[in-house]
Amino acid sequence: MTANSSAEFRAWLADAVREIGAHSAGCVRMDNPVLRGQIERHNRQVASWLRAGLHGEMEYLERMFPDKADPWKTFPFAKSVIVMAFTNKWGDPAANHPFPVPDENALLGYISAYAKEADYHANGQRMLAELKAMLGNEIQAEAAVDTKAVDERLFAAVCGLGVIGGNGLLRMPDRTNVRVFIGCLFVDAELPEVIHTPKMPFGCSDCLACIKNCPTRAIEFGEPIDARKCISYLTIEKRSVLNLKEALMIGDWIFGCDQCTAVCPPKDKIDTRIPVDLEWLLKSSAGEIRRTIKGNAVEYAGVTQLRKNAVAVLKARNSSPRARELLLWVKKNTGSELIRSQFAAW
Ligand code: B12
Ligand code: SF4
Ligand code: SF4
Repeated sequence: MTANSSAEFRAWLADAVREIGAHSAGCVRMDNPVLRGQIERHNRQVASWLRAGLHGEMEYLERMFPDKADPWKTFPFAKSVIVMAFTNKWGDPAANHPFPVPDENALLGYISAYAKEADYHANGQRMLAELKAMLGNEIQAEAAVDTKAVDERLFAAVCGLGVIGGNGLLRMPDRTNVRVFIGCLFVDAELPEVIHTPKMPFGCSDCLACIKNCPTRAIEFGEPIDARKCISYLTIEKRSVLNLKEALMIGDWIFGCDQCTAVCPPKDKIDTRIPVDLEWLLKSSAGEIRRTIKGNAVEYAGVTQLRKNAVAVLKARNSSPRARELLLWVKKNTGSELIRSQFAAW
């Protein structure tokens, strides 16, 4: 990389973003006082969020908090951070997924559209590795895409890639709305800053579609999320048994939830969720399911978690004779203690 001035680096970064297939990027110095101020303010908010127990069973957020709260200590070599927003065709009807197409009469559960295409963690890591190589081999750099103790939305907001929306997600100034992921590259060089001024077509306070459409009221305007009510938490992160109230909250979802992203303008015109045949999920061998989800974001949950959710979904709608029949089959055939406990939950 040869960029002598701030303008040259801005142009270089814009080209690099196009080359690696990302959406946009910015750069902030670790000694930027605005960054420090935002982190200090954010730390106070997160500390009170954790104290209130709004993170549920996500103990890792408690464990990671000291490292997240002090990026200067966590990345002691870092002088600058390049923050990147990217997508994986999230919300694109043409995006692929590995799940078999269910029959017309199948009992269905749904997976969030963000799990289409390759796992975003791997995709983001690949893009940041390419960016690091473009910066030059002499540069020391560490990448984080949901994989390290980093408040990614905060860094993105400080770089002006977008604003924090009503759903707590980074909302982009163009039509990509909130359907982007974020990655950070901590770099040991003093790079010129690239801070954007996001021009939003309208403010969240004039919309609130995500809040009005959240089926469980996990998000409220100006309030931090109550993760314990969020379907994404209940289906992905909550590894213990779901009680009846929680099972009713998840509805038909078995992994993630699209409500507060799909309604963000421009609203999705068609349903991009991934429909999954619950009979296939529950009756196929664990090996087959494992092979199907390999390399997909769903792999993070694992087979037992998906099946536990499927059982909760079926039990909560046990009015259907086919659902009852399938549940009886699983009860007889499951070897999983967790799934047995899910049966016995109510
Ligand atoms: C834990 C976690 C979750 C939890 C908690 C959600 C949450 N909102 O925090 C659960 C499991 C529920 C979840 C769900 C989802 N997640 Co998630 N999640 C994370 C993770 C790992 C940590 C977030 C965290 O620490 N939260 C703790 C809370 C207290 O802190 P906070 O929300 O950051 O702080 C609040 C305020 O301080 C303020 N704020 C935050 N930063 C800033 C900065 C400035 C300048 C200002 C003014 C304010 C401000 O807004 C926040 C919301 O109130 C991040 C990755 C990461 N390492 O950051 C991904 C991440 C936030 N998730 C992501 C995604 C995609 C999702 C889902 C859409 C997935 C899905 N379809 O099911 C849903 C969306 C649900 C929702 N509305 O948030 C993306 C979001 C991308 C984006 N566009 O913003 C991230 C960034 C992962 C990534 N690398 O791309 N997630
Ligand atoms: S992911 Fe679903 S449950 Fe969670 S905040 Fe968004 S709409 Fe609500
Ligand atoms: S749905 Fe509306 S309120 Fe929510 S993030 Fe998108 S623009 Fe903002």
